[in-house]
Amino acid sequence: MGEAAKVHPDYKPQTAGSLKDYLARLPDVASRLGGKPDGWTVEEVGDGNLNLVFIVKGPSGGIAVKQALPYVRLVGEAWPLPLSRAHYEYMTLTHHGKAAPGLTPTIYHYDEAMALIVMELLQPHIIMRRGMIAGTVYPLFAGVISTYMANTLFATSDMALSAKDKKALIGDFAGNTALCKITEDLIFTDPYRIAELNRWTKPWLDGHAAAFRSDGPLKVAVSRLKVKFLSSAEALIHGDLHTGSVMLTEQDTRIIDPEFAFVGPMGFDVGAVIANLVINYLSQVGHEEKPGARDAYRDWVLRTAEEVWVQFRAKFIANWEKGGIGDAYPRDLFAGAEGQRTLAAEREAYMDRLWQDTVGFASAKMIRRVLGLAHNIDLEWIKDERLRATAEARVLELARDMMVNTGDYRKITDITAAARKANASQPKLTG
Ligand code: SR1
Ligand code: MG
Repeated sequence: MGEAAKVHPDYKPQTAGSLKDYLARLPDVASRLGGKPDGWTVEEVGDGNLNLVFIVKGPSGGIAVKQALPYVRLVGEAWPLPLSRAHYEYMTLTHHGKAAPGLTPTIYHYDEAMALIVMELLQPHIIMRRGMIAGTVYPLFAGVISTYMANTLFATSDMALSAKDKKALIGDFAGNTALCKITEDLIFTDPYRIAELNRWTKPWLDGHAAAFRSDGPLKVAVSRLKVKFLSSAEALIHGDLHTGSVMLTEQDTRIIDPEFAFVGPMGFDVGAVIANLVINYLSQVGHEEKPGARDAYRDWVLRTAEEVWVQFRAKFIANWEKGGIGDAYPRDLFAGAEGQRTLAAEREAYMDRLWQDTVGFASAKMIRRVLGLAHNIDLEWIKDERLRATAEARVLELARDMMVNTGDYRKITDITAAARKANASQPKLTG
């Protein structure tokens, strides 16, 4: 299980005590905290699946410190994982920070040997997933995430880069194989076979899990998506763009945690955002105080999903019109008024193809959160297991249709309308 971690001789996982000594040796960071190390507080707050995360505060300010462990935190030392993921995260924050200024955390220090990144403390930001479970509206989210995706994906695509620079970018990220393998297994393979790490709400979803394992058209469809994930080097994608990778307040939104980044299919990022909004929508039944109490919130969630796609599409095309200087679609092939019209039509066709990828990848992201290893707290925090299974079965049934009948979902409103229908459905549970 997993690639063995190459550990630098200087590497050691930090503790609250050792981290103070470490940070004290970094003059810029120490002055940001202010005072003396014995006046600093350190708290380990990591609740993700992979890493250590510390919040350090001093009299003058605070910082966040993220350190990779040589194994998967969620599973333990039995699943080794390379520390190099910190390197890919750091590089991606650098690229994406340039393409989408102000939308990623500022980096203060990176230590390759320690696999450790010191960055801006985002406070009073919270993880978006938690805010959505509490029913908080984020009016600026659709605008920001669509800008982030349109800018980062466009800037690292063949429409913006020369073939030489694009190939160099592919090479720079080609080593992030262990993190890609997690995605290849946990998203595109395990939910469709018997796998040790799979889990689901039992016994209620036993029938759904068994049906998915013997569903030929579904397994073909997910395998086609896997081929795309393995072979489409379209842009530097975040690679894990769910609502747990977004920290925000009502005014400020930041995208964190791009350790799964590589040059892959753009629809994987866009699909991740749409999938996680739809999952949250379908989970609201388990978070409202009485039936219908969250109806207005449900509407906001689906409106947001619609806005995300509509704005992303428009912003990506605008970036292309302005900055289409890459080696794809050479300008002299589309000179003159007729050429411009042809190119404008092709941009629309490109986005239509990207939309179809988005639908497919969104469905894969939905299924993995119900039948695979790593679930979402949107669903996990529903205490009543039968109710949780009902919400999860709705996610599965909607996602199966999106994956097998992708062509029927021609616009984002086809997904949101199907989500509303799914929310009113009564799936047949086991037991
Ligand atoms: C073993 S890692 C499981 C999941 O956690 C991350 O957030 C990714 O989504 C990954 O698939
Ligand atoms: Mg993460």
